[in-house]
Amino acid sequence: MTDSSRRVDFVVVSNRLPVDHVVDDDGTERWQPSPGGLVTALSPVMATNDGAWVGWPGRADLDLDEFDADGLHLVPVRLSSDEVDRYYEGFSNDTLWPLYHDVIAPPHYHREWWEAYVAVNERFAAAAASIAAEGATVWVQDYQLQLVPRMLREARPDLTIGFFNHIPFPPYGIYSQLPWRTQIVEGLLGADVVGFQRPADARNFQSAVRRLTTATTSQTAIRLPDGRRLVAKAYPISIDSASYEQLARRPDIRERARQIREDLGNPKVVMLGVDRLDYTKGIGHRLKAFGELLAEGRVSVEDVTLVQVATPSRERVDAYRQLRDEIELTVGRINGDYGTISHQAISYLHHGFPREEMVALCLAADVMLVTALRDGMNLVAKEYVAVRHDGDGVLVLSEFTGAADELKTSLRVNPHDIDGLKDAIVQAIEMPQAERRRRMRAMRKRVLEFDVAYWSSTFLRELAASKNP
Ligand code: ADQ
Repeated sequence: MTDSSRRVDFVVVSNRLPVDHVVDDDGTERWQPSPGGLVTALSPVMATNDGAWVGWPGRADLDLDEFDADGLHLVPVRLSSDEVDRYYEGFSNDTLWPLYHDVIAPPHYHREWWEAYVAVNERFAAAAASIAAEGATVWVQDYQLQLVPRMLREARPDLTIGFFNHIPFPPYGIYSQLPWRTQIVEGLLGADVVGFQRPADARNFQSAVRRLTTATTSQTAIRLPDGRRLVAKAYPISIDSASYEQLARRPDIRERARQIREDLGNPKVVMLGVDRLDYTKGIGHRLKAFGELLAEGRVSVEDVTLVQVATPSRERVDAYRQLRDEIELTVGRINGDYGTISHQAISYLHHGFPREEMVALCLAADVMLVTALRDGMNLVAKEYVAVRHDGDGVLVLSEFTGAADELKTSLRVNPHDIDGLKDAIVQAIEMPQAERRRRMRAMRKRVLEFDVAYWSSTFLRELAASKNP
């Protein structure tokens, strides 16, 4: 909660503050910026608008005053460890996340999780309301905070309120399972602009609005019974493309890419997967396809290596612990069955890496495999394209990602169709250079032009224009 008298004209509200609390070897505690696309996109807007960022600092039971870090004014929201369990790991990660990703894993519905979600959303809304100046713009991020727009509007009708959903919005047949479906939709209708990754997500939301409220919709416009209008449409998120390309041109990073290939035994083809270890990412489907190709002799471990980076994620949620066991069992089996002393089939890495290393991995990879079963956007696909300034490399991309709407010359796959996925992997491995370049050129045009700055400026411009008279 804020206790200073500072008021600002632009407020971002997200579950996590864009900083991590770190303790150095000598015991010194400090805040380290966690570099992500959102911070990169919003930092300039923050600086020119006297902005503040409201969010949870990432540790339970931490009482903190507002502070400045890395040029950002940060307003911490306190969560108790019980709230972290119920609001974050429970309702956000074990109810909404699986529900919004096509129930790939079963969502769990618990009333005490919902109650914590409401209470925490109220706290975020109160923190935003107390830091926002008269007539300020507040931009609320993501599915953990869907009740905040309405709560804020009730407290502060003078504000202009935007909301962006980073994950999909499900079709009504799935969404309607949610016992609190009406409250969530009404929460979002508190915004002036509700942004989604894909037009299909915006349409799903509008259909939920029609089914659950008396509001009317026409294309991207929604009209509420009190006459207020809002916009619900797609604003596909992107990356800071130029900075990825710059890193990829650095001689030390290019040398590192060469070193990675050498360390892998200089196979003819390096394939790469980079995902949070999440059941939405289709890592198991990818491993199954690769394992079968090895079993059938369509690819050999001497020629082809798969590097799979699986970033640790949500390890206190049961479904994620089980997934980790399954994936690691499969990797172990494939390596045991097909590996040789000098060539491993899969190089599996269960940890985070600095951005430089991720760029080197992308440069080293002839084929990038993105096989998500459902993904709001998938930034990894765009990062691979931004890095490949040499114009080479093949992106195998699931049609169930938001990125597939934009990267139309990728090799698009349905990851549920294992035979189709296997054929696409072989096609990627064997693709002639001229075709690789032609496909990559079209994708690079898209990713370099429509970067994350374009995303935030478009959203904020339409938010400014949406202000009801
Ligand atoms: P995520 O589900 O986290 O994001 P994604 O879009 O791929 O998925 O973003 C992951 C980011 O983390 C990428 O920038 C990637 O480079 C980075 N990363 C992954 N593994 C890493 C590792 N081991 N070390 C370092 N960095 C790593 C959610 C939605 C997506 C949506 C984004 C943004 O699920 O659909 O694209 O938000 O809106």
